[in-house]
Amino acid sequence: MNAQTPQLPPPQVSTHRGGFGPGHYTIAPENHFGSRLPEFADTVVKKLTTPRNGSSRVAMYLLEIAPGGGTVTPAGAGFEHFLYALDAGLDGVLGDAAPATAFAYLPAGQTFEVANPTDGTLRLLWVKRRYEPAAGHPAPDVVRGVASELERSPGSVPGVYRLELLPSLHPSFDFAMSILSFDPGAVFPKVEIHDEEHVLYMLEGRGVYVLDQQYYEVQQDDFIYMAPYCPQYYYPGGLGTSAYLLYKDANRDGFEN
Ligand code: UGY
Ligand code: MN
Repeated sequence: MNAQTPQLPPPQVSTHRGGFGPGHYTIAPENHFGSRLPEFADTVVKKLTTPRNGSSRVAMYLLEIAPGGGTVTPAGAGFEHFLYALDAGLDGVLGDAAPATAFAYLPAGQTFEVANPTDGTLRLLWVKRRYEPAAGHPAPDVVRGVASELERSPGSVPGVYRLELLPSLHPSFDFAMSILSFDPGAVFPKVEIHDEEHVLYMLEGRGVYVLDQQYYEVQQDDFIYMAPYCPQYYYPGGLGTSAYLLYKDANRDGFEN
């Protein structure tokens, strides 16, 4: 090896092509198949999960909004929503010319509009679910923010950090949205098995996700669904930070009423 050609790991994972097992699945961009929804024009909808998968109480859509595209009528009536900009430049619900990582929580009953005034395709993540009220607690208010402007907190082990995007310790909220980030070499403290389901979108970097003893190489823009009680463990990999956006239902016990 000479000094000009350091041996670095390849910038992408080697085997990952999506997969499906009991209680989980992963979807890589090369698995995507575009759909459309009537509230949107010039927008390809990648339905990463919906209740059609059998256990999910939530949907996550990746919206790819072409120049001039967006909502043609207010979207999402009857549901609560979380929206997260993967790219900068959208007008509408996240503010005009919203920066990447801008997000909004909209309580049930609110709809939203979005438009792409730029000359490139812009991506928006949309989490949608039916709000589950809790007796004695009012429905949450709107929450807005820009994740890149917020301070992450150290997690339970060195090199693991957590940024909570919603005040989801409050019992009014029935879900949490967090960004978990990992220094190279950090480890998860344990294999988790828990009642809550997860929807996960890789924001940065790469690693290996262990789901019910199956190993999946994952990297930026991959998606994972984890059903309740799916055993889960993450090995961060690569030379840089890896991070994912994580949905988790919260403050409820799985009985709908
Ligand atoms: O909060 C969580 O359940 C989180 N630690 N799970 C995960 O990242 N798979
Ligand atoms: Mn978990």
